[in-house]
Amino acid sequence: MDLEEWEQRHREAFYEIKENLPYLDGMFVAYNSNIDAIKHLTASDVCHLLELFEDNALQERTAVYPREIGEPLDFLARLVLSMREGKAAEVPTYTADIHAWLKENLGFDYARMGGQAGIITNLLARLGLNKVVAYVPWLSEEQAEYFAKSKNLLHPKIEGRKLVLKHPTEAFRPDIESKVNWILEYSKGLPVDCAGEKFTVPRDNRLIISSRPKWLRLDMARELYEQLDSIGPLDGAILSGYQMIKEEYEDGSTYKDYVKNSVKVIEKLRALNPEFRIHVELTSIQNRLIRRTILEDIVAGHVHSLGLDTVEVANALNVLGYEELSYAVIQKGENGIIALYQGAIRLLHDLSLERVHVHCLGFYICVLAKGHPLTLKEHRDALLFSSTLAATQALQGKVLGLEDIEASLKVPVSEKGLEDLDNFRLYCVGRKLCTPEEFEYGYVYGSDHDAVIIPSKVVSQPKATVGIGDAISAGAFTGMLALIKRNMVGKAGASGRKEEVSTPSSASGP
Ligand code: 8BR
Ligand code: GLC
Repeated sequence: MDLEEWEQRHREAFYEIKENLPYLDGMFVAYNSNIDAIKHLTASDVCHLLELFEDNALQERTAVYPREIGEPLDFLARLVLSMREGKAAEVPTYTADIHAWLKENLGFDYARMGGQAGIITNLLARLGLNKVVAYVPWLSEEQAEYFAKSKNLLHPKIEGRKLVLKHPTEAFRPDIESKVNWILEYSKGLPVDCAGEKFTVPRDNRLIISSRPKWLRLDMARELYEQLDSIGPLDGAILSGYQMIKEEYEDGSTYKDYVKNSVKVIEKLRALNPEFRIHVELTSIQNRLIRRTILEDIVAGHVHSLGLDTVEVANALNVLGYEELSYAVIQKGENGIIALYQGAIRLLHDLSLERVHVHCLGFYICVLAKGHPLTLKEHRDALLFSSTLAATQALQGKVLGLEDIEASLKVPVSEKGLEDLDNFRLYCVGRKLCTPEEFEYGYVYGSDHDAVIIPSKVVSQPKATVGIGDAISAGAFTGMLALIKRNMVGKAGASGRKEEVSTPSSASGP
């Protein structure tokens, strides 16, 4: 694959999507927003933490692999596991004690908007969309301050029994506290050599300690739900935060109640307009029952699109009964591109989706059900736009507007990503999924799906890794919706281009 060609395609895609974003009436984004307390770990921070515990106790706890943080040793065990492999993880804690312990023994560098829905809302508002309607069931006064101060960003509120849209700072719940998560960021090459541990961190990544206070409920107030049909006009929704659902609650309700209500919300959103599309952004979900339920009962058959990273692909496959494939993905990470691709196809079919977008360090794979509404070139433009968006998020830790993104067009496309894709070419061409020329464009044509594969821009020293995945998924999905809308209003003739999708040999040039 030619690096300069991909740089040029990134540039063209950026302007193409930028030009078409105004076609969108708006997006709905729910549910999770929190405050992220971010700490970039140094070698001495890690040693300081390790020295607080006995080596043996730590080793025993890492072997247990805690799926919940009950005490500080659980935290340290998961931190060591995450850092050793450079693998992102998010682990819940149901006690405020860990928060106090981390504050006393570590501290944080800065606080910023966290939670997939919170991050995505601010991002879309700053891209200048006409309207972004965020919905956060636990919107506190403090949390509301973390939303971009922008007129296009609104939150529903019931006033005089009517649904009105106001900025979050005028729509918060006065009776609720804030949810604060701890984000422990670490850098590639960080040496750990103390208290019986000796390794070098293989890549930039982070561990998230996610607070789950008792009052946290993934739901929608009844009055609001009943008037949801008056929230439009909107073109699509990005939903996340389902990982917050618990198996059982103190009041006797169970996950089944929350799943049922979540599906009802999705159905109501879909009824807003026949072209309405919904994307779910997955994250790390420790509880296997909840993970499977989210995939099988909320995602499958109800939403159109799913976004996830490598570890999340493996975890999803694992609970859906594909242990071997899951193992192949997790063992090889981004090097297991064939397993990733096969895994994405499994998810596409088993969950009856239109689109599965897997983002990896250096490349993205998006598999599409036959009959999807755009050409592969258009899907590719949406992915390339999101790659430039990710570069901005990595470079600056936030995206303040389209000018920022334009500036990060200068971030180079990953050579390693291109190399990984070159290895994948043999597989695709060998199996007649595409010709070598089609692969150069990033287009793959399976018998029961299509796929677009792009190398992505990678920042060598990212400001932080948290939130990049959200930017990628939201950017690509929104870019895709903008092109669908543009085609619908007839600005560009989609009919001729559509042939490219069904006839592999007619793949058009870049
Ligand atoms: P999650 O937040 O869902 O784990 O997604 C993280 C994504 O961020 C990765 O899949 C990768 O594509 C992207 N990313 C990371 Br991590 N570091 C990056 C960097 N330095 N530059 C660009 N993208 C990065
Ligand atoms: C999850 C975490 C949140 C973080 C976000 C980033 O939602 O709970 O703390 O900001 O992921 O993707």
